[in-house]
Amino acid sequence: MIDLHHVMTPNGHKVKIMLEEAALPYTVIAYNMLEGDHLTPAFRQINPNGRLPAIVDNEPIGGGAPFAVFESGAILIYLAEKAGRFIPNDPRGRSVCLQWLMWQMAGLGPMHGQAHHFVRYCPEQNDYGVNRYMNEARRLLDVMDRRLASVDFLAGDYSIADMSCWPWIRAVRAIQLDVADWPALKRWYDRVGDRPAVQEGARLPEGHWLTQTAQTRVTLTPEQWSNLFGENMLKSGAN
Ligand SMILES: N[C@@H](CCC(=O)N[C@@H](CS)C(=O)NCC(=O)O)C(=O)O
Repeated sequence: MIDLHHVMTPNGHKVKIMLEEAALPYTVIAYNMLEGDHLTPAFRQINPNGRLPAIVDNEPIGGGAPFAVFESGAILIYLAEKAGRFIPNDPRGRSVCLQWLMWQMAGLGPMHGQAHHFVRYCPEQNDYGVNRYMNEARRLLDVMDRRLASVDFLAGDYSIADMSCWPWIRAVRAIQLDVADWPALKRWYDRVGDRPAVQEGARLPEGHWLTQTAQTRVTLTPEQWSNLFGENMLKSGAN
């Protein structure tokens, strides 16, 4: 059994999608980041970086004591190796898959994350931040659209590269972008989104922020702000 330390964000959903796709048994341990659930010393034993998601595999590859994995990209690779699926075996195919996974981890995720921050969380309008990260967010969608104009999936066959990107593409609506403006990306988005494991892994409760479009700025209480971006987060060592 795998413990999934989970939050309903794109980084959380990509791991849950993989667990569903690979039919690996797992238990969800749900965190509320606004309440600071992730800021505890116990969670830092699992993820020294104090961020979600993380997993603990109680029956790890190779046996032995329970094994913790943090960083969603590293988790996807670990699970693909455990399942023997969703990552190509041949060196070229594997490299292409890892290239797009690293692109998601180092580009799509962080840049879109900052765009969400400046559009939705920054307490005052900051045009420089909005322009910088929205330009980068759009540029990365252009890159993905160009790739998907010639292939059905990022690494040829459906893989962890697609799983890592899909929840971030769903989230573009919250930064007031419409995936339909990138035609090849939209076809891929629908193709991947039709998969039952994706629907189950990325399921959202009604009213969740990811179900809404054209959101305005989120208002946080001082305590919630501190848990996510301020003193409480810094004190916990989760910075
Ligand atoms: N590169 C990390 C990013 C993890 C991350 O930033 N997670 C967010 C939720 S999606 C988080 O834990 N935020 C809490 C905080 O910023 O204190 C990964 O992909 O796992």
